[in-house]
Amino acid sequence: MAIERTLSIIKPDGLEKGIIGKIISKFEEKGLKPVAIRLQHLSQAQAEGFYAVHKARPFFKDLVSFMISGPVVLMVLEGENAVAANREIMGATNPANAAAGTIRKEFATSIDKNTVHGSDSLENAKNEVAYFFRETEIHSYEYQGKK
Ligand code: DGI
Repeated sequence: MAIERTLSIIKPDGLEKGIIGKIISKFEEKGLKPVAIRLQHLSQAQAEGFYAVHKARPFFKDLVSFMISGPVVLMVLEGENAVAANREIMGATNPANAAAGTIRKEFATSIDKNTVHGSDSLENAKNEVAYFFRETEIHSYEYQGKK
């Protein structure tokens, strides 16, 4: 299996609920290794640029205002099939449809406040990682023992 990198964002509701650690634990437990982490309060332009693909959607304005309502945690996760693995750990976009044990099922309150973002393809992952991180901000380390 291929080692991939993907972008993960803990959205403002995740910080407000005090569950940054619980969310990162879920990734670490499944072998997704944080190789870059930064807390940031996105500007409107940054949020609009990041979600540009959704520009024409009716929920775009609300999505952008939610994403800039407080700081977020930006992370690069690395691991085997990281893009798909992260999506599985996150659960479905609408928490009502998310499987048991997923982040969105356990912590998210609605489709608007769904706690996490994760890149949905390897190509998008590359672009999204580069949108927020320089290569020099992404680091390497090995787990000691089994993970
Ligand atoms: O990759 P996802 O975050 O699972 O989902 P996405 O890329 O299709 O949409 C990005 C975000 O936009 C999603 O996390 C929440 C919001 N969104 C998507 N579809 C809807 C939506 N918000 C509302 N209110 N209604 C939607 O149908």
